[in-house]
Amino acid sequence: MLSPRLFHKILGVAFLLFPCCAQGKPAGSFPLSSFAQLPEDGIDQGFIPGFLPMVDNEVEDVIRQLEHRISRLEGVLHLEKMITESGGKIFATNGKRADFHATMKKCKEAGGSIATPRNPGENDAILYFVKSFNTYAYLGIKESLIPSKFQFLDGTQLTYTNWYLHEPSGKGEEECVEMYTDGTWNDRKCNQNHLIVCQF
Ligand code: MMA
Ligand code: CA
Repeated sequence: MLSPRLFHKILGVAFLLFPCCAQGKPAGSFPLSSFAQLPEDGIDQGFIPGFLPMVDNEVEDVIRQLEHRISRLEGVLHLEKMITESGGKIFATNGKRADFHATMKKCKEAGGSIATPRNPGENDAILYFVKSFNTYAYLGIKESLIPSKFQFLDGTQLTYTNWYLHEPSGKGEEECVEMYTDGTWNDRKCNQNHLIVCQF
């Protein structure tokens, strides 16, 4: 947690620099000019735009507090089976269901995209939700204009696949891809109510 002393200091400085905001008015543009005040040598002063310089140990202190807070919040989300991680990519579910297009929309609104496994580790991270909610999930993979040839949503080629035996089988009739509860993939129509899993 930010120490009261430091918080008070930052608040005081903020109000000092932005009397407009202290009076509840919009600040207009952020004073990026504070970047211009960066010292040439920049040795032991940390600058956050809009704030007076903090010494290194204060910046480190703020970073430590933020990291601690983030890790506790991640703990809560893990506990609730809402997030998993693989190689720095975070996968998340809200435990709700939607068809492919609604899933894409939800993920985008949240600032992410539909879960798209690019390797076995990421596939396992998504599988964790599919298993714990016992519900298939759509993946960010679609059939290309060439029937039975699947690709990422941006049109790039798949470099990893995990098809179930004899899949894909839809031959142009099943344009989306679902993950089964064993982690394998099946091409399927896009209108099923599946678990929403996003990536961030
Ligand atoms: C079968 C199999 C799949 C197909 C679905 C559609 C249960 O699996 O033929 O390839 O996608 O049916 O319901
Ligand atoms: Ca199929």
